[in-house]
Amino acid sequence: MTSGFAEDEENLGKKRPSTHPPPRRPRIPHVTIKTRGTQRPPRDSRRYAVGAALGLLVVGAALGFGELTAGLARATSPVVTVGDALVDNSPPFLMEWAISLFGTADKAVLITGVVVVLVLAGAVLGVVALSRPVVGYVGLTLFTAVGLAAVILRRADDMGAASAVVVGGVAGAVTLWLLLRTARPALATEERHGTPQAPADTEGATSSEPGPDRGPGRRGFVLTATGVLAATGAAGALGRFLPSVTGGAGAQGALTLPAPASPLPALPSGVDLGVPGMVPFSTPNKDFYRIDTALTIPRLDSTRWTLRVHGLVDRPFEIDMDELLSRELVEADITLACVSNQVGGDLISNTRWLGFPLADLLREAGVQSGADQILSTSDDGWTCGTPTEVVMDGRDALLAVGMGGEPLPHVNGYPARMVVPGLYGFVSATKWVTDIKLTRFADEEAYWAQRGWGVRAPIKTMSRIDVPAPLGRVEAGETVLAGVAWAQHRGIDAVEVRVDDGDWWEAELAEVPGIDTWVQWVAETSVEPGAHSVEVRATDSTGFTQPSERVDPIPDGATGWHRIRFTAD
Ligand SMILES: Nc1nc2c(c(=O)[nH]1)N[C@H]1C(S)=C(S)[C@@H](COP(=O)(O)O)O[C@H]1N2
Ligand SMILES: [Mo]
Repeated sequence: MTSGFAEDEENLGKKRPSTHPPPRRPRIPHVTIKTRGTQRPPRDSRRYAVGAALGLLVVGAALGFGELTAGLARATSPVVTVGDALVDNSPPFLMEWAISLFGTADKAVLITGVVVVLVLAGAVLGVVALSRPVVGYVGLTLFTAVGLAAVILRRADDMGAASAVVVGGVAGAVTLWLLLRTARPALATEERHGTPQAPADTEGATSSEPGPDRGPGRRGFVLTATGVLAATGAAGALGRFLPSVTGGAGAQGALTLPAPASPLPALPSGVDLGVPGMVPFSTPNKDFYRIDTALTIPRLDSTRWTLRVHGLVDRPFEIDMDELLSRELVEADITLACVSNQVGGDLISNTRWLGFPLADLLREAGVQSGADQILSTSDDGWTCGTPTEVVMDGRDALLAVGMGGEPLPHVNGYPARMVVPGLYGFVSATKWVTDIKLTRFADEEAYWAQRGWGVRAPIKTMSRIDVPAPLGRVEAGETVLAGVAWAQHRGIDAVEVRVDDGDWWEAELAEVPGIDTWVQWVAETSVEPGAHSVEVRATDSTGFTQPSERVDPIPDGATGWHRIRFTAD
């Protein structure tokens, strides 16, 4: 690469007729060595700086115009498409690791990672392209190809996403061409002036003062770069801004929910124990936990939403939102939990849902015998397999349109999602659901099953300590221990606690509206000043007590007793 630069510098600077092979630079060995030591570094560093700037501008233009196209076409941004494809095609252990390391920030980290890779590659390619333009164009073509591959892997039906990648690639190529046109002569001029042997009588080099601020080449480069920067910024900003204005994409609240045909009574007043430091029995929508594979939240338009019910059914049909809302909707209090929740974790929330019974919907379609799996698909292609018998066994499995008295927030699946009490979300709670296919577990595997997670995943009996907070401090003497316990669709019969590995004793349980929600528990004790531990375990209505054995969330949910330490003083 170094010799490549050298040859080019000579060719550019001296306008010599091209010779083959090109003249070798080290004609006078000791001069060459000296030059390397004294003059080459500043020239190289300028070359690196200009090349990196050029590369960054090219990447910026590609991303900016890609965003603009995606915005105009209301399609997925190229960076997000690549991120999605990475998520879908990375090995499960990598996903696990990312989730455990970054938690729900994993998406932001992934998008940042994609951009960082592009920026680094852009900078390197920019430097190389200064002497070997073709490398720049080949690099751009490769990245465009990667983008298109991601579209094919993830959104084969999204022409907008494909055009965004192509437009981004073309914008990058045009920018590369514009910048190289000015950067190369500018550098050549400067390098010639920084070189003692170079003749000072060629084009543009009328001024004799040293330094970089000279010659139309440099001005041209700076002007072009500024223009590119402005255009890129405007394109990118417009691209990000457009979807929110042109959207009309079922902004939250656009859906007016009918009253339930059979409203539930108000929650018993005793569901909340009111212990400071505890999460409320009903999770406000804004605090509801969020877990999904979506890098950008699908923002569906409820007027365009339809749900197709098909597969092993006698009467396949499609239903739209007007029709769904004209049905007799019901309410249900259900605590949703994520299989990835660690012992003591907070990937669990409770609310009152409004929706249409899934079982009724399936009965309309007429489920054929042998169809043991309900394979549901979201608008963004995520799939979920739910045991048919569970949905049909009389529990309040819903095609939900509302939660907490409002339409579903976009993050929680607007305009419609599934909720099945007693099953972890990954096998039951498809958000943005648009397709329900009756099939067999033996024939088709859903998203997480393909990645080594469980197929049938009832929620495990579990309990959590919220008060005192882990490693918290309390006053010595009488103190309150409190938390929640859950065993959805079985119900909690008892919660026991123990302090400092002493004897277990039973906590007091709050009221619950049914067996599908968590329950708050509270216990009082007296502690001496010093360090203490508390442990909790729950027993469900089948008589099963939560085991002490620690098991990881994969493949079908964590087990173990939640234990925290606190200090009394
Ligand atoms: N479309 C879609 N729906 C999905 C998921 C997903 O990745 N995509 N994740 C599921 C998982 S693993 C859980 S735990 C619940 C979480 O629902 P919430 O984000 O509303 O709390 O959604 C489920 N529904
Ligand atoms: Mo989950």
